Amino acid sequence: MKLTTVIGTVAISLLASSAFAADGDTVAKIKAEGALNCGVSQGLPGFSSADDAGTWTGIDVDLCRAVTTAILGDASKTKFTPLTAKERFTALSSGEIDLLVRNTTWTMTRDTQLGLNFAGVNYYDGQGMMVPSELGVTSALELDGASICTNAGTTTELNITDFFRANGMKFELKTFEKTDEAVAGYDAGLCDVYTTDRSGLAALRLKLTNPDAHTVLPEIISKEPLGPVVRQGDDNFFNIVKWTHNCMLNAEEMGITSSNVAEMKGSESPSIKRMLGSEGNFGEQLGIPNDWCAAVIAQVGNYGEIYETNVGPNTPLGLARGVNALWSKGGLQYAPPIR
Ligand SMILES: N[C@@H](CCC(=O)N[C@@H](CS)C(=O)NCC(=O)O)C(=O)O
Repeated sequence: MKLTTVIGTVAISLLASSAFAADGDTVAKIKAEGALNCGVSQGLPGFSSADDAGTWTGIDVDLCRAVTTAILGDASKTKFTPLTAKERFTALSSGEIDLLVRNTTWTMTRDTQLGLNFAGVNYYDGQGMMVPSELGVTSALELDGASICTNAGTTTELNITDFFRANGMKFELKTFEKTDEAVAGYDAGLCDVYTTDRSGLAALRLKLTNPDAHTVLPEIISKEPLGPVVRQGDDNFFNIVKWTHNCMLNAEEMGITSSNVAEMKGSESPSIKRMLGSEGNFGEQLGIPNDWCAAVIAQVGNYGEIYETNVGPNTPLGLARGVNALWSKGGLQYAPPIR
């Protein structure tokens, strides 16, 4: 290829990707490329982590795969881009990724200043603190003068500062861009405390030399609603992500699972018919097939299934459903109806 042609091709593809980012036609881009590029963490067990063979798993990974299934009908067409906390929003705004599902907290600033839209909450969390048990600390209020390890570019940094100031306590914050370095620093005794989202503590303690030698303190110092994020000005894609998440929640509520979805297609229930595409044109309204939700449940599962497989009580993270239970079981997970 001649140099001018190469430059031309590069210029066209740069133009194309910035046009997609600016136009908000992410769905057209995903369809044209036959793949959805999802930004995830660099390795947070239960949420998004890759094994030695490069296979990604986690509750965030499953949400990425669900959105790909809704649009392309095939979960395996998902590409994963591991990102640090600091890199994630630029990667989304620039169009490098289509969707961000990276244990990311929905805050006002992220909506108003970064031009993003949170399409739901796939894990309600709060920030906690972990200390070596040998310190004998039983409450965060005993931590005056502590040194604290955490991730840069997070809500975590801001909340811990508020907490210590509000309680008139001194502290030294050591921030790291890479979580593995922050964890290694804490493991090596560089800090008295490791702080992050409580789900993150459950995941990251598994990376410590001796996970059982650490205690998570009782205080929950913030609200961390974690969810999928899209660029603003991208309403159709925003709707697809939102309704894919709602499809998975509604499926759990209606008892539709990956193992019975085929059989449920024969159900006489009008709401199940609408969900699974045998009545109405709910997929068409989003520019995707009418059986999009049935495909998501068949290939990825309902919300309860992805919770149990990735982070639930029978996984290494061992997280009880708690506030992430469905509203009908006393929790906060409540999806608007598909109708
Ligand atoms: N939810 C917080 C914290 C997110 C965050 O980056 N947490 C770290 C510590 S749990 C993380 O995800 N690390 C995993 C990684 O970078 O692979 C936010 O949105 O700012």
